[in-house]
Amino acid sequence: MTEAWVGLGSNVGDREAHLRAALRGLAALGEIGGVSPLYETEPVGFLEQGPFLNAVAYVRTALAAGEFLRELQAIELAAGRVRVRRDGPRTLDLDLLFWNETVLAAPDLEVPHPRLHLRRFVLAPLCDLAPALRHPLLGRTARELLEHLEDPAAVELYRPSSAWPG
Ligand code: PH2
Ligand code: MG
Ligand code: MG
Repeated sequence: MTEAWVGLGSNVGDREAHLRAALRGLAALGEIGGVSPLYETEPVGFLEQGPFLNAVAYVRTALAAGEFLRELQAIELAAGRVRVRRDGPRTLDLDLLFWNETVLAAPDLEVPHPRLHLRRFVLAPLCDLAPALRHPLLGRTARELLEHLEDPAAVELYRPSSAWPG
């Protein structure tokens, strides 16, 4: 059984609905262990786009990593995801953050996610769920990474229209 940590993001269309659909998709891949609050976040990277909703969830899954990744992509496609440009607007983005403590840098699968420690929109919700979770490469906890972070892009708690995660 693997703890698969997933970053969720959306900045196109009904962002909340896309993230709720993503949770239903994730629930089909195993047992959801936890879901962070929602954050509204300024875009990072490509700036000419609307604000994101971001969250982090983890799933206890019996799937192999490659299967799990393909399922994440299928959930993105079901939300109408089209790839326009790198870091550009998207209905739904599901990024694998951690796969247990596995460290792997293959072209199609890199865990921990190579940029998670640079992003407030990942670390803030991750800290709500698991402040003591240790990054297996950097040796720092989520809380320590957030405290040392330089990312200037603002994140703020977002109040959903109904119960989250529902
Ligand atoms: N995802 C990106 C690029 N920039 N910015 C925010 N705030 N949230 C994201 O999820 C995000 C981003 C690439 O996946
Ligand atoms: Mg992403
Ligand atoms: Mg992605």
